[in-house]
Amino acid sequence: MAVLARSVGCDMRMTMRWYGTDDPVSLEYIRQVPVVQGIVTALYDVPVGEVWPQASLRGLQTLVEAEGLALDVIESIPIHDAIKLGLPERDRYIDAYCQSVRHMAALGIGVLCYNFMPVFDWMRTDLAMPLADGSTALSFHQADFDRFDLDGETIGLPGWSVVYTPAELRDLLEQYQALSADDLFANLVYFLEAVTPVAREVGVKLAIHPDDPPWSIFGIPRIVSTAADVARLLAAVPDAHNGITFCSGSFGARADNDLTDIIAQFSDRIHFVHLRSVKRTDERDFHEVAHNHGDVIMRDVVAALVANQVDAPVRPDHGRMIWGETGRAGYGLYDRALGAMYLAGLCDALQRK
Ligand code: DNO
Repeated sequence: MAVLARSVGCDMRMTMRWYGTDDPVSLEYIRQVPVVQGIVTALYDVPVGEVWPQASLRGLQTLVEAEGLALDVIESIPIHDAIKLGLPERDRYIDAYCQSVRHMAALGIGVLCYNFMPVFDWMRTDLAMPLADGSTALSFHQADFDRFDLDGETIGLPGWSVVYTPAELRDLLEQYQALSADDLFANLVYFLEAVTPVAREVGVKLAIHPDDPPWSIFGIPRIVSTAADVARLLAAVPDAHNGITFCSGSFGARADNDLTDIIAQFSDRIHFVHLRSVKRTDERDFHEVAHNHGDVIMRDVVAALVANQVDAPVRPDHGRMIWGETGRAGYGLYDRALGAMYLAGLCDALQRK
């Protein structure tokens, strides 16, 4: 495989998310961002709960390697609701999950980002909020969310793997509303107690993504929102292969999350890093901003990653839409490329100091 020459001295392994051959941002363009070495992607055509075929993963890897990049991270293999809800059939889905982990390991893909958020993955109320400079960004406003009409239409957002009809959604929400946070936590631990030994055996690092936003929505529990949640989870399944994705934007949506403290506390269990900033406008309101603006002080975050020797691939997370780009909300090329350069520059400067 032809590996691209590095242009910075920083040890940060810079990656970018790519949504496969349907992504309007091509691998050919991603490789032109000088600091990017690796790709973060997934299979988007496997039904939730089924085994990811090794041949399909290999096909994906071949496309990535043909551009001189490496397939570093799988984000995400979705977790079937039977596992999150703790239903009797969960063991079958857990076995399938373990098989997918083995398949990625056989190809040398060593990091798996996943989440355990009930029903919804990330949630926003506006995908194109205008910012003062004429760009647009993703935002979340609790009051708008509370007005959300569940019966209105088919519910889904770009980036979600599943789209629900109102009836399906109501049914799922009711099942989750019957769970306590402790029940959900126990279901996560049950899952990890089965998957972590396999991950250890084959050399895959598991990296759970925090809740986004990091608080309960629709009255259903969320269990990976704060440093205390992370501490509880890592202690419950202490194997180092059970780790987290440090997402500065998700944790950073809460003023009571101290980002540099989270990095210092869990540095050896951070297996993947998402870097983006948010501007908090109220306790439950925020919008996304450029990587060097807002309430996430990126210099401090990168300094903490460097100082604590966090050894994990990094990706610039959501970008704004700038320069007239259209496409998948949060995942255009231009602003993520600016972010990648800014992050690598920070790291480079900090390491040389
Ligand atoms: C949003 C992403 C999330 C993330 C999942 C990981 O842009 O950060 O969708 O991929 O939560 O499972």
